[in-house]
Amino acid sequence: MSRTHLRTCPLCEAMCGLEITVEGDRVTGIRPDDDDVWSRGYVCPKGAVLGDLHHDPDRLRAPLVRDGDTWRQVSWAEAFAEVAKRLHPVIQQHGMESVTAYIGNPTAHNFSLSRYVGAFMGMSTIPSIYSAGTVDQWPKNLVGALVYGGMWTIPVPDLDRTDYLLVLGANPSASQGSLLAAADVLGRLDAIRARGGKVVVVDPRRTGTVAHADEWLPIRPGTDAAFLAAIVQVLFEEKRADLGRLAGIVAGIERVEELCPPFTPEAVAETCAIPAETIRRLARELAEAPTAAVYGRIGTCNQEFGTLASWLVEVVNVISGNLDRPGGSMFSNPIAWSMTTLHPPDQPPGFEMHRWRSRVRGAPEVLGQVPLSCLAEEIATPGKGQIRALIAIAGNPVISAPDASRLEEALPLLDCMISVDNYLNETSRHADVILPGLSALEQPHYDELIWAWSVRNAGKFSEAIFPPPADRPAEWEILLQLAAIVAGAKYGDVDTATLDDLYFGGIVGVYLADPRSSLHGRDAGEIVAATEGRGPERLLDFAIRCGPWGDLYGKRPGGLTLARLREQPHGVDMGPLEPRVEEMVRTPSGKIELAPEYITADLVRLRERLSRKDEGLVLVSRRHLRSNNSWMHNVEKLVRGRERCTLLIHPEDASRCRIEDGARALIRSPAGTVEAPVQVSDEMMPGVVSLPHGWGHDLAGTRLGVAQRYAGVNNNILAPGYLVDVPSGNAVVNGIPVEVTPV
Ligand SMILES: Nc1nc2c(c(=O)[nH]1)N[C@H]1C(S)=C(S)[C@@H](COP(=O)(O)OP(=O)(O)OC[C@H]3O[C@@H](n4cnc5c(=O)[nH]c(N)nc54)[C@H](O)[C@@H]3O)O[C@H]1N2
Ligand SMILES: Nc1nc2c(c(=O)[nH]1)N[C@H]1C(S)=C(S)[C@@H](COP(=O)(O)OP(=O)(O)OC[C@H]3O[C@@H](n4cnc5c(=O)[nH]c(N)nc54)[C@H](O)[C@@H]3O)O[C@H]1N2
Ligand code: SF4
Ligand SMILES: [Mo]
Repeated sequence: MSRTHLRTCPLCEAMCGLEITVEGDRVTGIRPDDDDVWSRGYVCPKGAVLGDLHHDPDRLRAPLVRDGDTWRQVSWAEAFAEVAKRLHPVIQQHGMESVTAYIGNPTAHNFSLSRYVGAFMGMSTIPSIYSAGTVDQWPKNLVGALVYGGMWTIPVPDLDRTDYLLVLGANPSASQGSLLAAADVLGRLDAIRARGGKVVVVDPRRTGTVAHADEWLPIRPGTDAAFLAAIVQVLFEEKRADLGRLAGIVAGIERVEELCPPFTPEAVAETCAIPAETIRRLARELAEAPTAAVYGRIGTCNQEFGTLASWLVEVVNVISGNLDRPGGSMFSNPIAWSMTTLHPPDQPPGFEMHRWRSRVRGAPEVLGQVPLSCLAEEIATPGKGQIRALIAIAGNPVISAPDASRLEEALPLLDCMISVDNYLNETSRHADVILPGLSALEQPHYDELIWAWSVRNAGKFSEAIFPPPADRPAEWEILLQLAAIVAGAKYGDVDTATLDDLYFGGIVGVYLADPRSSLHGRDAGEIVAATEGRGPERLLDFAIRCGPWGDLYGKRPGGLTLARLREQPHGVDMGPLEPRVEEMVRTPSGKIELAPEYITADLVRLRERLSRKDEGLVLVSRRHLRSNNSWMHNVEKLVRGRERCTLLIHPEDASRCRIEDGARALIRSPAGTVEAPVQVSDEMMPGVVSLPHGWGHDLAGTRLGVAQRYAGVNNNILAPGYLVDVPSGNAVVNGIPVEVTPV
């Protein structure tokens, strides 16, 4: 007998609603849910393979323990006992400073992980961690922290109402949107144009997104900050800067005006490879559009001036009067507050940077982390404070971290490595113990973090489709168990239910103590007692009930609770975004700080960049609709067909390098060399080549039957780890100098 379930796809920020048909323990069909209030029948090819992921014979279903070169499948009790056995001597001998963790991207799409990674970090007392954040959005976090007062205070373009959209370094035709949650972004771009608006894409590559835009501006990688600074310069020079209703809440605009004169369109044109007249015209179009939004993503973050570019995106939105107004750049109001919106009351507003430095390179801490590229040297360099134990949670840094070869060489030097991962892959093969999470379909789902940057205020909850196999812990239980073991407990001593109560009580306490919280002054004991369930569902119920539409534990009768959300499997939609900047700003001054000294100091480096002459090729990364970072190449349906891990190169560059379409090329950078097939195409601007990230599955010792056959090459072998965006420490993986030669 077949059953149908409604589920939200957990793979990306589009959060598509799916209708999944199941017979017995098999998925027999997946189609879009046309009645989903959020995605309204939109879906991409990845959503249709959730069943393949669930049934993938390579997906780990039980813990593995390493004995030399072989793996032994063990019970959960044995696995945790083994973790303690291998970890405790390291900590006893070398202290907690010898232990670290790496947190990867799927954490953001899995509410069992996203909430409990915080619990893990707090309870384990590991002094510091690494994350995919510093190869992704750290510049955005830094700008959010300093300009708005919260590291996750990141506005989104109001796609459905804007008249003018300027997109830099984002390709939603592949990614489906990032720090921008909207199903069918391309359809929404079409709609902007259909209502008479304009879409402009700034990218070194003529991407699939450009097909849905009015204009493509090829830009030299790493120069978006110079381009945007020139737009700012024109807006001031032509007296077009206008804060509108933000006037009373913005500080530092005079300082921005003081700083921009050197960046005239003429001064930056050659560096950006964009004519001065085009920059001027764009500035005018932006200012004259009834509403406009500038949106920058990974191409503007993972680059030489990631922080300045991300800051200038905000500056343009603010000084064109477009921040916090319909059609501009707005703040979402999620139905459940999340860790991303919680400001601990015991922490005064404001951020301090450079509180400590990495041991080997002396890289300064920014928002609590140093660059991911430091990890390899911290493991490989002997001395006090050397990293000897690593806990990798839902991450594959052997593929995703810059200087990939160095990390690959460093991981075997660890005394102990634990992976919380669903696959035996390029990274987890270095672990001593692998602890797999449940399949997506075996657990409930709610996109805690992602709703914080959605284009509408909405939400939906999905139940598990398959019951989790008996005795298998959910990831939140794995993390609590691990935290206790790191903190010194033995397996068997640990009662995760008690730890969970402790954690939940702590969160409630922190929230209630905040004078701005909706439950300020209420009794924590009463709230705890009134919240049912356990784990992430209990936290979610609490977060919904004290959220903007919540029942406030009786104060707003009929308000939203998790139980009421469950009754609406197609989701709830609270409508379009509404202005709320006053609520969002949490800087010490209470104002939007438009010119934080920590960021503007980096303009010196940008000015120096203007006198650098560019010769030779530079490499950028790309994504494909049918991939998801490094970990979905084991699904045959997604990878078969034409080879996708190719080097894209402009015809002029190809002929200069004496390389033909389809031939193989050596790509050499200061960090390493890889070999890849070449695809000659004028979709690249001259001087820039592109290789996708997330490939390179030919390493020995993995259990990825399909991915090994479609191995591709790891483009992070080419990314030098020392290249970082200075203020944020974020990796530079776009704009890497390379040489291309025929094989
Ligand atoms: N050159 C280059 N490098 C890049 C980028 C780029 O554009 N160019 N992009 C960067 C960006 S934006 C990011 S976010 C990072 C990503 O960096 P990572 O997060 O390190 O890499 P992923 O490929 O997402 O790896 C996800 C891992 O989680 C596992 N996994 C999947 N689902 C689950 C789950 O539900 N539970 C658990 N426990 N594990 C799971 C997978 O098996 C895999 O091992 O890469 C960065 N690296
Ligand atoms: N299908 C699919 N979807 C995904 C992912 C995936 O791997 N596959 N990964 C997810 C993750 S973790 C993230 S962070 C998001 C990222 O989502 P997006 O930010 O949309 O990422 P990309 O699709 O890589 O597009 C980045 C674009 O930046 C361009 N670019 C490179 N350097 C520069 C530069 O210096 N300046 C400018 N202006 N452009 C530049 C590249 O040519 C590319 O077209 O996607 C998410 N969604
Ligand atoms: S766009 Fe594709 S991967 Fe993203 S949520 Fe929708 S179906 Fe899933
Ligand atoms: Mo990412």
